[in-house]
Amino acid sequence: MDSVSTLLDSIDGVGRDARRGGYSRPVYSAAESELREWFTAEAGRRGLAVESDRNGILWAWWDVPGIGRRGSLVTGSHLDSVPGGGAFDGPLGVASALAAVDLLRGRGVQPNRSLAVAVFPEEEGSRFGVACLGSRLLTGTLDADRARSLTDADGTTFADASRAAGLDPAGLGRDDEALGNIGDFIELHVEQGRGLIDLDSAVAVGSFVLGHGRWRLSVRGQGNHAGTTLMADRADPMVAAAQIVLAVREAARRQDGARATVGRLTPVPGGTNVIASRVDLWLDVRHPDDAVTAALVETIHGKAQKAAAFEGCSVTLTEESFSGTVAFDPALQRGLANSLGGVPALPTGAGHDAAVLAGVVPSAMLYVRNPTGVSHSPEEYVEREDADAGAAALADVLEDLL
Ligand code: HGY
Ligand code: MN
Ligand code: MN
Ligand code: MN
Repeated sequence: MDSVSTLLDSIDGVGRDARRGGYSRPVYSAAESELREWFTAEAGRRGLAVESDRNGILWAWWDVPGIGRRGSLVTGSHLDSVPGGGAFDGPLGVASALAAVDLLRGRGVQPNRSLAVAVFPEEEGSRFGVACLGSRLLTGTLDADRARSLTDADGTTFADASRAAGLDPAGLGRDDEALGNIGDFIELHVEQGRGLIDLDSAVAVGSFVLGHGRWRLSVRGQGNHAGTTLMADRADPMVAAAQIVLAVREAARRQDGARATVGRLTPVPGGTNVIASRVDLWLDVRHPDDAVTAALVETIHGKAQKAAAFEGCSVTLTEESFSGTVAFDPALQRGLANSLGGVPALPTGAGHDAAVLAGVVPSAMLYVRNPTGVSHSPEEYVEREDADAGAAALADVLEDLL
């Protein structure tokens, strides 16, 4: 019987990023693969049968003899991270699921349906650019050919990375059998904002997930020598990119409730004494109203075109992924709140596999308090007692659904 903190302590050193701080655990990297092995071992210690499906999703089964797996109760999250991410985003949900199995066993619960703990690959989209890649493939909400051709910064395709991870890339895609096994899906996740601090509660139920998308802006100019090119003779995409970053902030500030971020900017070729020929910027835009998100991206695109033209450059905008605002299953959400004696319901601006699954199966989320209110950063934190409160809440919820 392990507490959540004990389980998380046992993976604390995996994927530590000395340069960025925090953890960098890209999907199918050595670090994330080590976490998948950790999960397989911990699930095996609990007598759960661990299988990997054709999309690389791990399923640890508490099979109930004579009942089978169709319509089971499934909980879980992800083990991959953003670059320099925190210790809890993803692993808290996986460790809490394992601890909840311990608690259910300790209570002598005899399930009336099978239970599985699932681990989804590439939830962050940090390596291949599309968030919730595993759950989008499972549900068929991402074209498998497009997924296969996604590439990482080194040019490795998702097909090649999947093959290296032991999968057959031709098998990637909607999996009706795996989906048929999910009767209800519950994801426990560290809260990635200040909601639970302000509510003074350790746990909340998820209400909805903000629509969010990712776009790539590529600004093209004239690469040249930093020392021989007079300022008047330049078409410098880095200068246009700087104006675009400012325009993104201005446009979002004018739209109530909008969040727009340029978190990644890559000059090509990227030499100190080189005027870049191209600069790629990645835009993350989120808002509760999908139409507002679309209009905001349109506004940003127009401003980017003006900024590029002013610098003698050109710019293209490519949509990489988009998920509309998702409300979790109201009946399931009410059930969770009742199981927990009426904890509050909380919206979130963070995307989750549970929100992707919500389009196909009844899904719900539990959030656990993060006293820093900071996430996607080494400062992300969960107090040990809140982590245990989260696992106990998950066990309560699962017990009522088993
Ligand atoms: O980007 C997100 O909201 C999530 O952490 N993948
Ligand atoms: Mn997450
Ligand atoms: Mn995240
Ligand atoms: Mn998630």
